[in-house]
Amino acid sequence: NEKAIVLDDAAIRRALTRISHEIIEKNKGIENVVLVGIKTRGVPIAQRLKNKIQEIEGTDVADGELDITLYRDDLTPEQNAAEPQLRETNIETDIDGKKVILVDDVLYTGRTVRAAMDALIDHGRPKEIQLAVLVDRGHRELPIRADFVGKNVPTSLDEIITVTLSETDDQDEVKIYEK
Ligand code: 3GP
Ligand code: 5GP
Ligand code: MG
Repeated sequence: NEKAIVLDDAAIRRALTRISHEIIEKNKGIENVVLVGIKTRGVPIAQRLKNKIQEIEGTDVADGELDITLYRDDLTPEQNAAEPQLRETNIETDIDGKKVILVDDVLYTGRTVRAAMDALIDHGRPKEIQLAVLVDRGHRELPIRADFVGKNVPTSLDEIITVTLSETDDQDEVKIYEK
């Protein structure tokens, strides 16, 4: 039951361009920064940020990915007792002393990001962890916030945000649905 388009392709592109500039500004350049995408759709978003930042700064940006899953195929709120767990890590770069920027499509309860931070800290000792998300839909259950947000979308608990990206789907679009 579709309600509205939150971001179209141009809006997604502009949001990611802005976030790229914000990342460079906050970190006074891009040295010692590693972009880590959270699967599935955090990965292409991290890749787009990496390409944009390289275009702006003219230097290479390190990246990696984390696979965190809930080990459930049902995404209803009643099922939220399941805690997100790490499935796979692919970070070639040594993250010791690095500023790691976690990238995800949607930030909701914060539990996925918490699991991602645990995984990073198991993997090394980052100097700092920052968080970039395309959409913050609210309803945090942990004291976690994003440093970089494409769009804040206040939602009710029975709404769903869908994120489609050209890399994984047919087009770039963020929509809001009523369950
Ligand atoms: P993603 O892998 O691209 O991030 O969480 C698995 C997928 O289910 C996510 O895709 C996400 O887009 C989609 N999804 C939609 N609504 C929800 C939700 O309320 N919770 C979770 N965990 N995922 C959701
Ligand atoms: P959290 O752990 O913060 O509750 O949820 C974050 C993860 O779950 C994100 O990686 C995201 O893919 C997924 N997620 C949670 N809510 C939504 C939603 O409404 N829409 C989409 N597309 N993904 C969601
Ligand atoms: Mg995601």
